[in-house]
Amino acid sequence: MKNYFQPEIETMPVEQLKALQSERLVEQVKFVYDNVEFYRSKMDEAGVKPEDIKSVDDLYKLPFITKDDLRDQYPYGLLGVPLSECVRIQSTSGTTGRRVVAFYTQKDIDIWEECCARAIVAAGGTKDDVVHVCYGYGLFTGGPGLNGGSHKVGSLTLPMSSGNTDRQLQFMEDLGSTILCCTPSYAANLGETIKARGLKDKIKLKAGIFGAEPWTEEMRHNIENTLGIKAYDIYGLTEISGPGVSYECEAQAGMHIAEDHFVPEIINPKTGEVLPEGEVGELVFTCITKKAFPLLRYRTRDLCYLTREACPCGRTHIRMHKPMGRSDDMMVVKGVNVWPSQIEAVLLQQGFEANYQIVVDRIGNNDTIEVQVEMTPEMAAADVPAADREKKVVAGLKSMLGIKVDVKVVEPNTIARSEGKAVRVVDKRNLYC
Ligand code: DLL
Repeated sequence: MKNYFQPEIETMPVEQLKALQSERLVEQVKFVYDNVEFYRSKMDEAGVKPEDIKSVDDLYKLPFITKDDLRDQYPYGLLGVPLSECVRIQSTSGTTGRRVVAFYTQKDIDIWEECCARAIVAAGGTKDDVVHVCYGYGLFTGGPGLNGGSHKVGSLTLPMSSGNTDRQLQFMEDLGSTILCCTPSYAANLGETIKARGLKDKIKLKAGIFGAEPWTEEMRHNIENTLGIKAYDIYGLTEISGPGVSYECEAQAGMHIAEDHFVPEIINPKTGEVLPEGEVGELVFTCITKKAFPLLRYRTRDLCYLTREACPCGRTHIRMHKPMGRSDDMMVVKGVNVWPSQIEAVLLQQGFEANYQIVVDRIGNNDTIEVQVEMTPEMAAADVPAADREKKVVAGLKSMLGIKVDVKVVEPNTIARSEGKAVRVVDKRNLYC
């Protein structure tokens, strides 16, 4: 049995799909040129006129957008419609600096939720399922996206949000949850708790839709075995809408990109050159239907490759391999996007110098993050206990990142100096495969 939410779109012949993309792209380019000053000047600077974009084959002519552009235009600079037509914002983690606020019209939300509905149906979901959503709700897109998708499928939706494992398990058992949506690390956590408490026979889960952070095939197998389910990958980013930009089908061999809404490209992150199908590079997305926050050629910094090889599920939409790394230094820790520069900013604000190291690890299924930072000689001479300084840095990092970071303040000149590029981050998790 094939599982589709919108079969006429998901299995559309490639030629027809390309024609649809081209038509939408031409309209979208004109739309942003006419409505967003940022795009008008960027395109003028690059010497590209809307008329130059006649099909998706002309996409390469448009300039890229980066996270820095989003920061410069924060908060309203990229709006494609009047604020009165926007009905929602969502945002990335990080309270300062790197925060991205994305806007949605009601139609943008409908499209996003449809993409999530496709993901749920691709994982075998129907209106008879009980969809247990323990991604965070609120500004993070995980909870609201899968919640909306589940409504569109007509499944019974449990808006659990994250945390409180006892309550999660109680509801799972009492209400007979069949599809679990959360980060893979939390799924692994739940799996271990279920095993330890001998609850497996009382749990009816059949599938899980896991994403928002990198995870390996090995982790997939572990989760599938402990929970007795099929584990599907789902990818997305706030800037492009949220989860559901791409999702796995029953073949579990790469994620189908919702190409009727998002046109992907793979580029060489150093030169910007567009790479052919199958080559690993940075994933770039152009949103061809979104109106409130219409990003064109947005550089995700995620590294992967694309394949249009026929998929046994019958979907024609191109597949992306799960992210294989980043072209910047962002890490996803405890489900939160973390840049070393955010940590450095907190340290410098508190009078430290840039002599620090960040150690990220995974103990069991839980991420740990520790920052070791050297006192300056002046700090070492002052009569302030290291524990007091540590407490202050912990509070500063919590406020910046929203997660608890362990901090160790060490004596001057104890962190090894590098002769070349400083090694600021030691990530022992090996999450990419
Ligand atoms: O993580 C959206 C999401 C929610 C996706 C729930 C899937 C499920 P952001 O917080 O903006 O949005 O983080 C986006 O997370 O650029 C990737 O680096 C990483 N990421 C997201 N999904 C995956 C995945 C949400 N399946 C950033 N595998 C992206 C690996 C992922 N990395």
